[in-house]
Amino acid sequence: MQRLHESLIQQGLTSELQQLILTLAECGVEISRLVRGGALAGVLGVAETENVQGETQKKLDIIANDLIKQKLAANPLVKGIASEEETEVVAANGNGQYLVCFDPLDGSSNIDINSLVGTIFSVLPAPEGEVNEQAFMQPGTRQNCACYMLYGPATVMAMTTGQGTRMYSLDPDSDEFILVEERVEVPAETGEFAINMSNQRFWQAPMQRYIADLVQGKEGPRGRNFNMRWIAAMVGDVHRVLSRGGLFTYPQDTKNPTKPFKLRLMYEANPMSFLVEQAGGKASTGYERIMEIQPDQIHQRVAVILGSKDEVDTCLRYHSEG
Ligand code: AFP
Ligand code: FBP
Repeated sequence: MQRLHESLIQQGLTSELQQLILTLAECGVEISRLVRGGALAGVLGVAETENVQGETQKKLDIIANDLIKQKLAANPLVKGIASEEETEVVAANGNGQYLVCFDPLDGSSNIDINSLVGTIFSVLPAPEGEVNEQAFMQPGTRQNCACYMLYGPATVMAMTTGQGTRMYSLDPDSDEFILVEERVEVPAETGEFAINMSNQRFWQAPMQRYIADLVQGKEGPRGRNFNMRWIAAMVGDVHRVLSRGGLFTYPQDTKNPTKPFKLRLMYEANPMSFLVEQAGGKASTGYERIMEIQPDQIHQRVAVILGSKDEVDTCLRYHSEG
C-alpha cells in the first residue's frame, strides 16, 4: 500500500512539486468532507439565500473556491491562481514557482441531486515578473501537473506529472490518498460514447454524421453497437474514460450563438487532456491537439473530443472530411 506522499517521492518529483501536490490533495480531502456532509453541512442551496436558521447559505462551489484559494495562498510555492469562480487571476506569493488554475466544483448542477461532482487542477510554471492574465497564457503542453478529485461512492484522485497517469483512492479512516493504479491505460478501442444528445440539432455537420453512424449501431457503417453514458459532470465522464475507455465530447454547437463552446480550456480541457494523453488516449478539438492551443484568455472555451485513441481518430476523420 503506497500513500500519496510516498508515491510522489517514488516518482522522483522535486520537493516543491511534491509539496504543491500535497496541498492540492488536502483541498480534495476537505471538499470531499463537505460534499459528503451534504445538507447537514449547510452547503446545499443557492448562494445568498437564507437557511432555516436565518444564516446566509453559500453554494458549495463558492465554498470550495474560497477553501482552495486560502490553501493555495498559504503555500509559498504558489505565485498566482485562476479559478472558474474568479473573473480575474489572483496574485498569491511573489516568489512562488507555480501558477494554479482550477475548477473548484465541476458539474456543480449535480450537487443538488446528490450526484457526481469533482475538482480539477492544472499547474503551470510561473514566469518571472508580475502575476497577470498574460502569465497564465501558456499551452497545456507546459503543465507541470494535472489532477482531478471525483467525489463519488469513493473519493478518487487521478494525477499526472507527465510520467503516466496514476489513480489514488481516499481512505476515509486516515484521510489519505492511497495509490490504487500505478499506470492507468485507456484502451484504444471502445464501444461507448458520451455526449449531451439534446444538443444534436445544434452540432456541426461532422459531429452530426459521426454520432448518427454510432447510433445506427450494427446496421450502420460502423457495423457494431455503441452504448451511451452522460453524467453531466466532466470529471465523472472522464473518470469513466480512464477506467474503461470511451469517447467523451462536448462539441461546438449553435445553441447559444455567442457561446459556441461549453468547456473551459485552462482548468477543464487542458488538465483532462494531459491526464487522458498520459494514459495513452487522445484529446482534440476536432481540428487540433487541445494541449497545443495558445490561450489568449483565462476563461476561454474550446470544443473537446477525448478518450480512446482509435475512436477519437475515427471522429477526427469525420472532421477532416468537412
Ligand atoms: P441494473 O439493475 O443492471 O443496475 O440496471 C438498472 C439501470 O442501471 C438503471 O438504474 C438505469 O436507469 C438503467 O439501468 C441504465 O440503462 P442503460 O444501460 O440502458 O443506460
Ligand atoms: P460547469 O462549469 O458550469 O459545471 O459546466 C461544466 C460541465 O458541468 C461539465 O463538467 C459537463 O461535461 C457539462 O458541463 C455538462 O453540460 P450539460 O449541462 O450540457 O449536460
